[in-house]
Amino acid sequence: MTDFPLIFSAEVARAQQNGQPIVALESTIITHGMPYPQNLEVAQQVEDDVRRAGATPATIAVIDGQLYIGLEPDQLSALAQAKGVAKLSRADMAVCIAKGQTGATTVAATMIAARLAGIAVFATGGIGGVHKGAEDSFDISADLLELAQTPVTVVAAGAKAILDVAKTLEVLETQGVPVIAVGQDSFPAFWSASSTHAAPLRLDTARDIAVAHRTRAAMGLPGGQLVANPIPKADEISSAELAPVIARAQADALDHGISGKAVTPYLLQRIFELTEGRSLVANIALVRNNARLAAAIATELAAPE
Ligand code: PSU
Ligand code: MN
Repeated sequence: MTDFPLIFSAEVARAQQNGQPIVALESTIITHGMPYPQNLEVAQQVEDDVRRAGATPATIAVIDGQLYIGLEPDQLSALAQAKGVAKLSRADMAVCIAKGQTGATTVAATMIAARLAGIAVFATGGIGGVHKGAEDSFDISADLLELAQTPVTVVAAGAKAILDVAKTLEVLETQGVPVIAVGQDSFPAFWSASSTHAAPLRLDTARDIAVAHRTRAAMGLPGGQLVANPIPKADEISSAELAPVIARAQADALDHGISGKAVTPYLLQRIFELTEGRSLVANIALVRNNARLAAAIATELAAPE
């Protein structure tokens, strides 16, 4: 915890006072990752999944220059409908706060906020990574460098095929980030439970993941862990089906000259349109699955050693 001013939701403040498990949730997935009204429904469902699994959800966002750790229901609803909300990563979070503006937090910015609030575990859908064609565009998400320096365990469903997964895994290895597949040897591929890439590490239980988190802290290693949790089999979309959709979305992004932080939201929106919403159904299933695992890890970490 630091002296930086944070505003806690009532339920997060209560959980902190009582030493109960808390799971951080990001808000870029709400403002830039899914259309309204599904984004609000999903945000509410994911919060409920965390509660049902015995932990307290803390959705993170900057609203009118204040850093919120947990949103009240009316704030969540307003954010899901707000237009022109900034997408905040490590680079732009402080400027947004300094100017009194509103922004949604990416994985990187959510990790920063979670650390400030003393929250060790964070659930999301997919992380940012090395984009295809990065050798020309240099487009590498700040999420990867955040994982290397901020001690939060992030539960995601692996990396999307909009990214160059092999290069993403290479950067994570170089940066010293443990990439841990849950219950399988293959690195999960977001919409598909497995990929052609082996995961560097594997753990099978929330308890083992919590022990690994504690061990890194005890060794004084900076940085977090990436927990790659496969989408439930029943909700998968095959990579064969998605490959042409992703290729088309990428070609459209190039044609339209999309660059910088607009790339990921553009691709997600195009894939949603091209699959007539099917990508979103799978996306919702995997985020909820990640919320449940994150709650179990947070519960292990909150228990006495
Ligand atoms: N990948 C997804 N869904 C998302 C994002 C990534 O499958 O919503 C969002 C997350 O907030 C992530 C951010 O942190 O995009 C990465 O953006 P960029 O690639 O510009 O770093
Ligand atoms: Mn980028």
